[in-house]
Order: sequence, then C-alpha cells, then structure tokens
Amino acid sequence: MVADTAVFQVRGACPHDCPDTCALLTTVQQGIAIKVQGNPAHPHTAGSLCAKVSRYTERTYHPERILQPLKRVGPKGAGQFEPVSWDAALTEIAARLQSIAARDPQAILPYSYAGTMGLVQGESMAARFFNQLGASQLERTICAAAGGEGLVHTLGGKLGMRVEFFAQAKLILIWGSNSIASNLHFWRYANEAKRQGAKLVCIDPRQSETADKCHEHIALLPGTDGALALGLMHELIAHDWLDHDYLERYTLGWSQLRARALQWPPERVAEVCGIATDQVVGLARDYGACVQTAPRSVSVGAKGTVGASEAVVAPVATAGSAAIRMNYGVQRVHGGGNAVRLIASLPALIGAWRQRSGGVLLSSSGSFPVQKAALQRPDLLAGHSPRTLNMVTLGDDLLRPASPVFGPAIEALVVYNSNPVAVAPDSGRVVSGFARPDLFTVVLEHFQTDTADYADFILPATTQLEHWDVHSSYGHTDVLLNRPAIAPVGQAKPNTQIFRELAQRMGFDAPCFQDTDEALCRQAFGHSVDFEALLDNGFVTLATPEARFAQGNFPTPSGKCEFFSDRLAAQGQDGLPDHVPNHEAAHSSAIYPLVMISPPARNFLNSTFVNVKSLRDIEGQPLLEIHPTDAAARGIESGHTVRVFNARGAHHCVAQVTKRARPGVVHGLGIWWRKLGLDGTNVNQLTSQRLTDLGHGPTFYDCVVQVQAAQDGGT
Ligand SMILES: Nc1nc2c(c(=O)[nH]1)N[C@H]1C(S)=C(S)[C@@H](COP(=O)(O)OP(=O)(O)OC[C@H]3O[C@@H](n4cnc5c(=O)[nH]c(N)nc54)[C@H](O)[C@@H]3O)O[C@H]1N2
Ligand SMILES: Nc1nc2c(c(=O)[nH]1)N[C@H]1C(S)=C(S)[C@@H](COP(=O)(O)OP(=O)(O)OC[C@H]3O[C@@H](n4cnc5c(=O)[nH]c(N)nc54)[C@H](O)[C@@H]3O)O[C@H]1N2
Ligand SMILES: [Mo]
Repeated sequence: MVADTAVFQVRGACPHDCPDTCALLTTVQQGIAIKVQGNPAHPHTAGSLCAKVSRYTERTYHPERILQPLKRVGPKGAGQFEPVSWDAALTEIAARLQSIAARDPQAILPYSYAGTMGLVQGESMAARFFNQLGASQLERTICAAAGGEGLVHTLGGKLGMRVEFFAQAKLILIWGSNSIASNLHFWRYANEAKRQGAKLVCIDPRQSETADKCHEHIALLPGTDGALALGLMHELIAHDWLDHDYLERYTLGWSQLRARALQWPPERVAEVCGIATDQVVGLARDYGACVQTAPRSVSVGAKGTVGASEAVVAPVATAGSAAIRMNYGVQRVHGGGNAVRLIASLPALIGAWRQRSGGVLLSSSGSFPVQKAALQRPDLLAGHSPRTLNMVTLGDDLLRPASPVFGPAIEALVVYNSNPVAVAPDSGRVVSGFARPDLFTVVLEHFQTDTADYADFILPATTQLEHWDVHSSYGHTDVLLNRPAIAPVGQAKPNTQIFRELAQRMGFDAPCFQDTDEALCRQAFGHSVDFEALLDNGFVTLATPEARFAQGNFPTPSGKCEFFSDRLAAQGQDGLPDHVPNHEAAHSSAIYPLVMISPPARNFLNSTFVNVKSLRDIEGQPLLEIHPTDAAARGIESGHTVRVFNARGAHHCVAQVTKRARPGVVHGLGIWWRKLGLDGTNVNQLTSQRLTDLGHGPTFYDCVVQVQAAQDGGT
C-alpha cells in the first residue's frame, strides 16, 4: 500500500477546447494535486503548458468550486441556492423530466459543448441518456461547423498536414489564427521553421501577438478571406505557378475554379479585403515560389484552357514547401464555409501536398477512429425520431412557443460542459429565455457561471484531475488517456456518473447504463487503438501517412480534391466555392459603421478560467481594441469606458486605443463572464444568431456596431 505521504505523478490529458490536447503530469501529495505540468515524454507537449492550464490546481481547489448539489431558492437568475442531498436533487430532477417526457420528450433539450473535450465525459453516458429519453437532439455547431463542412466538401474530411511537419516548411501562412494565444504547441513548430529560414505570414484583421512575430501581416477586413484566396489563385494562374500534373490527376472542377478565379484580379481583391494590391501580389509570389512540379509543355494563356500535360511528369520537389495553418477564426462569418473551401483548395494548385511539409491544416480530428455509435448508442432512440435544434439559435428557440413547425416549446434544459449564457450569440435573447419562470433548468458545473445562475438545480461535476477520460485532438494525431489523479473534491461526481444515476431513477435498465468510465474509455476506440499502450504511456500516436494527399487519395466521393462538389450542388448550393460577403458588413451604415470581432483573450479559454483571479488579473478588464483614428473621431482615449451597441443591445467595456485594430474594425476580446464585466453583459450582447453558409455555424465575427464614450462611467 502506498503511504499517505508518498509523492507521485499521474499521467493525464488536458481537457480544454484547444487544438493542442496536451499530455499532463499531475504531482499528487497526500491525496492533493500540488502541481500540473506538461509531460516531457509527449512530443507535441514537450513538457510545457500554457499559462492557463499551469494554473489548473488553482481552478480545481478554487474556494468558489461547487462541492454539493444546489437547489434554487430565489427568483430565476438571482443566483440564490441552498444545498440539497444528491438523492433529493436527482429524485426531483427525474420526476420533473419524467412528467415532461410523458407529454413529449422533445420538450427536453440537452445543451453541451466542449467544456471538456473528453470522449467519455462529453457525449457518452449523456448521449445514451437523452437518446433513451427521446429528447430533442442538439446540433453542436457553435465552433467549427462551417469550417468542418468546408473541409469535408473539399478534402473529404477534417484532415490535413501533420502538425510536426510545419517545422520543415519554407513558407507558413498563419491564416485566421492567433497561434501564440490559442495553439501554442503549433507555434513551437512554426518557430523552428522560422529559425531554419522559413517566412511566416499572418493573415488576420487583428495585429495579434502572433502577427507581431511573423515576417508579414496582412490585416484584411473580417470575412474577406475567400476573396483573398481567389486573388491568390488568379495570380498563380496568370504566372503559371501551377502544378499541372497534380491538378490533372488529383483534382475535380479545375476548369470551373480557374474561370472563377480569373474574375478576381489583385485590384478587385485589394478593394474587397481593404488591403494594398501589393500585398495580394506579394503573397501570391511567395506562395507561387513553392510550386512543386510545373511542366513547361503546357499552354497557359490567361484566357485559354490549361491543357493537361501529355507526358507523365514525375513529381519532382523543385522548391521549398508552403504550409497553411488555418484556424477557426476565418469561419465565424456568413461565408466561412466557402472561405475554408477556397483556402483548402490552394495547396492542390501548387502541388504542395506532394511533400509532408506542405498543404493545409485546419483540423486533424477526422484522423481518429472514434467509435461514436458505441459511445452514444443512437440505437436507444428506437421508436423516437426527435427534432434537432441548433445550439447557435438557443436564444430564439427558448422563446419560441409550440407550433406545428417547431414542435413543443422547450420546457426543460439540461446543460453540461457549456456556459451558454456567456458564449451563445445574442445574449439578450438567451438571458430572456433562461429567465422564463416555467423553464426547468439543470446545470452540471464546476462553478456558479452565468448559466448556473439561472438553474433550478446545480449539480457539482468533477474536473479532469478527478475522473477518467480518453481524448482525440484537432491539432495533432495522438490519442491521450486521462487517469484520475485525485479523488473527487467534495461531493462532485463525473458527468457520466450523474447521468448513470439519473438513468436509474428514470427506470432506464439497458445494460449500457451500467458501463464504468474505464469501460467507456475502452469503447471509445475499440480495437483500433492499443489500450494497454495507452495505459502504459498515456498517449498513442495514430499510424497516419506522412504526406496524406501526395498521391491524391482524398476521401471525397470522387477520390479527388473537390474544387467542385456535386454533393453541395445536389443540395442546391453553388458547387464551386466563391467569396460570400458578410451578412452585416455589407449593410454597414452611418448608424453602425464599425465591424466588431471578438476573438479569444489569451488567458481565458472561451469563458473558462475567467473566474481564476491570477489569470483575470492579467487580462484586467473587458477590453475593446480600437484604432487611434476611430477613437479620436469619438473622443475616446485608452482607459475610457465605452458603450458598444447595435440593434441587439449595448455592452460597456474599457477602450484600448491601439494599432492592433485596423481602422473600421474593433475587437472585443472574449469571453468574459457577464457578471465579472462592467455592466453585467459581455460581447455576445451584440453578436447575432444568423448562421453561416455551410454547416449552420455561428457568425460571431459578422457583426456591426457603433462605439461611443460612456456618459457616466459604465451604466
Ligand atoms: N487561449 C485560448 N486558446 C484557445 C481558445 C481561447 O478562448 N483561448 N479557444 C479555443 C477554441 S474554442 C478554438 S475553436 C480554437 C481556435 O480558436 P480560434 O478562435 O480560431 O482562435 P484564435 O486563433 O485565437 O483566434 C482566431 C483569430 O482569427 C482572427 N479573425 C477574426 N476574424 C477573422 C477573419 O474574418 N479572417 C481572418 N483571417 N482572421 C480572423 C482573430 O483576430 C484571431 O486572431 O482555439 C482554442 N484555443
Ligand atoms: N463572441 C464570441 N463568442 C464565442 C466565441 C468567440 O470567439 N466570440 N467562440 C465560440 C467557440 S469557438 C466556442 S468553442 C464556444 C465555447 O463555448 P463552451 O463550450 O460553452 O465553453 P466554455 O465557455 O469554456 O464553457 C465550458 C463550461 O464547461 C464547464 N466544464 C468543464 N469541464 C466540465 C466537466 O467535466 N463537466 C461539466 N459538467 N462541466 C464542465 C466549465 O466549467 C465551463 O463553465 O464559445 C463560442 N462563443
Ligand atoms: Mo471553439
């Protein structure tokens, strides 16, 4: 038996919604986690963590952690609760859900996202529970849906370059990503490439910390990335910086895409993107210099047809490789799906995929053989065919009455792994919905978040240090195991256990409701991942090809990189990607002349960590970055409280006058807890519930506002 005083380390995985999915080492002494570090044995983590997760023990043992079930005693939203026993809480919740389900289970809505990315504490037991119940299904689109669809319809899946090979690229475009803040372990590889002489270009409306460290920064207007990609294609065609062999063999729809791109000369692109023509031309030159195989025998007149090379041209790597690290910042606008389709098409034009250090990476999550059906058991739906509601439009949906089109009004909401009152768009509507006195709301949480304030019951959930889980990643290709390092703090229980116990009270007797967390960890990848190796090492690297698309093999219906998608055309969409303008920028007027984007603050993770004081102190207060010209026109100076407003609402925050913002664009760095802000709101008071072109995603960065100095210091 291990003596109580023994100090030991437990291998785990970072649960947060971040491409890095780090391997953790937690030091435990006398049953207390005293330190959380990066596992030096894991190549991507390389022993270092971000500032946030280094503070994980501060969060786990936070004095405000919820340690017992709580029941509402005050009015909705007032945040007044009293402790109750687990038995009393679960019995009452089960009774309420049963009585609603007896009328129509679709009146119950689960709401969850990526508070933990764990496959087990995410959608396993919870999904089984709601499937068996026949509750409304949730379309989990709040983050990556447009970009994900864009990849699927172009490359065939959420697949791309392996992140480690960025270190060998000669040109890296960091496109819609503040990597130093949100993808730190990729930045390590980019930096290595930089040391070897690679050129780094950042494409982002904001002069981010990452832009500071790149050789060049292209500060385009939000939502104009599709136009920029088309402009690059125009130049690649005009100068014949094309890998004709690759285009001929491994792509579909080149002649159509070529014709469309030729409508985008650099001058037009510069106008739409709000940048200099030289920047478009220069970027195309850099990218074109990395063309892999360009047979000379081909006719290339700007108006003529590009003939396929007659002879088989051996793929000779003639130049350094171009790699694109795209991130989800590009796709939170109306045309986000099309923009991702266009950017993901670029590597095929120059044959960048031929080398392992060329291509594009937006997400690697499609590499993982996750046994989703085994975890979630859609078969339990038998007899039910519930509606699906989109998590982005929660505000409107909570306020919708029953109708033949919508179905029953939402009567109960069960929230876990998410903080929708803070993170969902158009919070005025979201808050009105949560405040409905007749809505029954259960929130599984670590803390009394903005959402938990509106709960009828808050149930204390365990953190990553206290439960089992298994993780895929969207930024690398390793599977990670998380072992519990400490016993649950207080009366907290894993999400899985809470749903197991609720299932029992609801009389759900299928044997799958008895599966333990360890059994669920094993089911997540079935036989495709060696679980014993995971138990031994904490991580397993998937056997994925080094240069996945060097010989085509795109998992699309045609097996090619699909510039033209028959699947999209069959849905009545344009089969060919195009620049799709923003919903709102296009209508910008004298009333709301500024575009607001609200990218992540470096020391928060979405709304997680905002209540960790040491991290909040670094961020200071909710900030609005505004360009000196826009500030001067409004009599605003750094440190002034400003009122940011549009037709959806108003939000007060503190101005930071800075050239990090380009003229015409302001940045409300997110995502603050409303109740820790200046006036009980955050940036989502201003964002809209409108959806993207593909994937029904959110359009957080497609938002026009006006800004004025606040009259009375913040109310
Ligand atoms: N520290 C930290 N890390 C995080 C997160 C966090 O909140 N904090 N969030 C995590 C999450 S949920 C995700 S989905 C991932 C990815 O998260 P992303 O949100 O993609 O992360 P970033 O790379 O920080 O931000 C996107 C960048 O896109 C820029 N941008 C905004 N609009 C446009 C546009 O129209 N075009 C272009 N080219 N750029 C634009 C923003 O200025 C910002 O610098 O990161 C994760 N990592
Ligand atoms: N304005 C604006 N809004 C945005 C974005 C933006 O860029 N701008 N980004 C969007 C994006 S990309 C995303 S992904 C979403 C993120 O939205 P969410 O996924 O809702 O992310 P968080 O705000 O981090 O909230 C997660 C919550 O889960 C809780 N949690 C963590 N682990 C567990 C667990 O094991 N059990 C339980 N029960 N709870 C747990 C945490 O305490 C936290 O309160 O926000 C979106 N909202
Ligand atoms: Mo996200």
